[in-house]
Amino acid sequence: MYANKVKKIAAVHDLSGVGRVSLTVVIPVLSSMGFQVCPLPTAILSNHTQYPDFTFLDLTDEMPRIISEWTRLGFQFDAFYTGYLGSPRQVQVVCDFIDDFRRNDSLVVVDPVLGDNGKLYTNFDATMVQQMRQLITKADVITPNMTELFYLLGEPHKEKNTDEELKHYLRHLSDMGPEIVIITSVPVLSDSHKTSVYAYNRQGNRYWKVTCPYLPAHYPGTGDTFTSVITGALMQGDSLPIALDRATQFILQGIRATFGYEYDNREGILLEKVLHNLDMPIQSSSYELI
Ligand code: PXL
Repeated sequence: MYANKVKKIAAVHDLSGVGRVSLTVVIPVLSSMGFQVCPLPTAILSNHTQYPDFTFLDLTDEMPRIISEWTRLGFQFDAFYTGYLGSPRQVQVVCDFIDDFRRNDSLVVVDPVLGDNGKLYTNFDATMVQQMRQLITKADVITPNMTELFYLLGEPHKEKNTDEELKHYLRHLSDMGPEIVIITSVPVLSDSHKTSVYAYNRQGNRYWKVTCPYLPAHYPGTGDTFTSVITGALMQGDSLPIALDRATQFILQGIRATFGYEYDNREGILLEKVLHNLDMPIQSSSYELI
């Protein structure tokens, strides 16, 4: 039986030269956690799209060529992790790739990257949203933020949501396919200094919440860092609530390491200063069952 000595993760994300998003965070985080990251790049950008300008090379036509070569060479992957896509057309390419390469024990993580702060990212439109709804049906785990949640549900963005409403959204998305749904960056209604992550695991029918202090700064790429840690944690056998604790703590450490500097937030959190923390046991447990 063929087995990877170090587990391989096919990472379907863009490569942005500046700004610490996508592959430039996915690779260091998952390598530090002991996995081999095999990039299937979706696009090459000078920098991420939250800067006023950027160059963009769409790799939609190159991806099937890379996948065919991987097929010919007999490569196998233990996990598939997708994020920012370069075009709506890539969804079909990625769905076929997952169908052809996945095995019974593979993990498929789809971060449905669409937007933030109630808006779609520059370059994205309704077609990308519609295609992303297709891609999440293939996933075991999805990690939308609040903006992506409402685009996937096809409902208007709603700032304030009760636990019961959030549980309903989680169930609704899980009914579309994924066994585990994680919603990130949920504001805490009673305390503006806190933010929560909500999660649902269909196996066991349990809902989880992790709340942590909110530092008032926006950094691009924290969603990519979060989902990378979740992917690594689940692959190393952590339970869902422990994976949530690990990822939220790591993001908080990264934000704390950055917040004290006068700094252009568009460059993302100073990941390099906290990467070694991924080796450490989690400090305190903050998850709760809801
Ligand atoms: O982190 C999400 C992301 C990924 N890739 C690119 C982006 C963004 C967010 O702005 O622009 C190119």
